[in-house]
Formats: sequence, C-alpha cells, structure tokens
Amino acid sequence: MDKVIMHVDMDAFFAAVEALDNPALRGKPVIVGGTSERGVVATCSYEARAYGVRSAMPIYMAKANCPHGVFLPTRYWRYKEISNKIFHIFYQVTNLVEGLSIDEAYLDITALYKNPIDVAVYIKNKVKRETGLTISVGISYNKFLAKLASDWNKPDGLKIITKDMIPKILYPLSVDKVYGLGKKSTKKLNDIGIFTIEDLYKLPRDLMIEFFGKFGNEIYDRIRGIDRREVTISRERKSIGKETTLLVDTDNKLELMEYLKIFSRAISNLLKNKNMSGNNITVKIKTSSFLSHTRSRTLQQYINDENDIFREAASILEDMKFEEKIRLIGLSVSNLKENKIEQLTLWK
Ligand code: TTP
Ligand code: MG
Repeated sequence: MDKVIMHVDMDAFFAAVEALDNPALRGKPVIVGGTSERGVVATCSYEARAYGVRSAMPIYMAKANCPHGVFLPTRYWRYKEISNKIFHIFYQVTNLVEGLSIDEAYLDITALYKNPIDVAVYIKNKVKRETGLTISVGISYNKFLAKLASDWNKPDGLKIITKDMIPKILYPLSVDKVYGLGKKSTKKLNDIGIFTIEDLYKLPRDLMIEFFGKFGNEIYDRIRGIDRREVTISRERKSIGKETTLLVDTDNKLELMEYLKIFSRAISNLLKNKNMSGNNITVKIKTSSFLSHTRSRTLQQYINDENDIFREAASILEDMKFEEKIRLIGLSVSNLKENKIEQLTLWK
C-alpha cells in the first residue's frame, strides 16, 4: 500500500511571528535578519518578496530592492516558542514526525486511515487558532512530492499530489524545484538547454550520474515520482535538565528548593512541548571545593508535571547531606519516552 506523507511548513515564519507580535507590521514588507549592512536576510514577508527580497540575500541588497521595508533583528527564542507549539500539534496527530527545521516537518499519516485532506485542514485550523499563523501543507505518497506540494500554493496552501498526476504535473516545473538542485546545477543544466523537468526526462540515468554523481541516481528516480525515504522520527534527547551556579555559596536547603521549583517548571514545560515524560529524576550539586555529587531516583510511573517533578527532586535534596556549602545546583529528568495521545478522537 502507498504511504501517505505530509509536509508542513510555516509561511514566512520569522516575519510572520514579528507581524503577529506587532500588528502594525501586518501587510508591510518586513525583513528579518542581521540588521547590519554586512548581515543577510533570514526571511521576509510576502510583501517584501514582491520587491525581489529573498532569504540569504545581503541586507544592503534587500535595502536597495525595498528601501521602505521594515528591517528587524531575529528573536530566535520567540520563534522557538512558537515552533514548540506547532510541533506539539503535529505530535497530537501522529508520533511519526520528522522535524526538518524550526518551521517544517514530515508526518507519516498512513496508519491514521483518515482522509488526508481532513487531517491537513485539522492541522491548519489548529495552528491558526493556537498560534495565529498560517501553515502550508503538502500531501503525497512520498517525501519528495509532499515537499513539492507544500510549496505549491504558499502561503496558507493545501495541495495533494496523487499518483495519477505523475509525471504530467511535474513536466512544466523548472529544474530548480527538484530538491537538491542548487543554483550551480541549475545553471549547468540550463547551459545544455534543460530548463524544465520535462527536459530533464531526456537525460538517461547514466548521464544523470555523470552529471550529479551519486545523487544523480536519486534525481532520476524522484522526477519519476519514486522516493523510498522513510519518515524517521527525530532523535529525541535522552534527558532534559537545568542547572545554575549560585551567586553566593549556600547550605540553606530552602533556598536550594526554590531553584528546584524553578527548574521543575522549566523542565516540565519542555517535556510537555515534546509530549514526553521521564521516570528518572537526578539532583546534582557541586560544593565550594568543586566536588560534584548526584543522586537519582527511578520512579514506577513516568511524569512530566511540574509538581510531580518538584516533589521527587525536593525529597532527593532533603536526603542529601552536605559537609560544605553548595556552589551549583542542577536537576534533570531522564529515561524519557513519548506519551501516548488519544489520536483517533481528534476529528471525525
Ligand atoms: P523557510 O521555511 O525556508 O522560509 P519561510 O518560512 O520564511 O518562508 P516560506 O513561506 O517560503 O516557507 O525557513 C523557515 C525559517 O528559517 C525562516 O522564517 C527564517 C529561517 N531561515 C534563515 O534563517 N535563513 C535562510 O536562508 C532560510 C531559507 C530560512
Ligand atoms: Mg517556512
């Protein structure tokens, strides 16, 4: 049976977040990136793209193209915060999520046995409701085509590419639409009169390999709708922890407890964002003479609630005896696993 693969990608991500946080920017050409003349554009709003501004373009060039643009520095932590929210939504749909970057992922939704359009609409609506931003979704039976589909009618796009559309739908596309064919390769092909995928069909496999090395083999297949790459679950961290060096060394346990409380909240938020829980709690201290001590406890059940984490951490600290003052305290939760979510009742 064919797979059902979805590629999801936020629209003008950094610029969209800036316009979300400052409504006065909506509808304006917003350019996010290094703001010095020597910096480059990270991304820009679609209004700025109309002036020819693009990712990776030097700022001075973007300013020349779009002098009245609003140029802003990046606020990575804020983009990461929204990214966590959207990935949380993806994980509510399936565990088979492969994150590609801060705003983009593949989802393998084959085993849901749902109409993929319904799943896409569900994700689009939920992302819009919970973040205020739009996402484009592409659906197909492999990764290459799903990615191509998400780019089809950006922004706020939704496109499905089915088997019967291949190869005709690909014919008119310019060769730079083939993922992996950069500017240099495109030029090389253009120089020998190959501009579209239909033209590219004329190159036999051997010649393709000669042209692009090992990757030529894959390109040959991909433009014929063949791509066997699996959606591989993004590697998860094995533990999540926080620690801090104290301003002044102390042996006051109440003061140390306060840190554990703050760490518990932060760790809980991270775990919940990743839809994970852990059953191993470790408290680490470093003494004034730089000796490290750790104490761990493995629980029967997996936890991710801040109160549960704090309760265990506090009880571990309670049992620890120090002979000198403490200069650093840390807390981590390990032995992580993904939570099972009721995925079938999400939509009908
Ligand atoms: P993209 O998804 O490639 O771009 P985008 O979301 O801004 O626009 P589109 O609607 O076409 O998807 O990249 C996601 C974010 O990654 C982007 O908002 C900024 C960052 N980025 C860079 O910092 N440098 C780059 O060269 C690119 C391509 C992206
Ligand atoms: Mg994007």
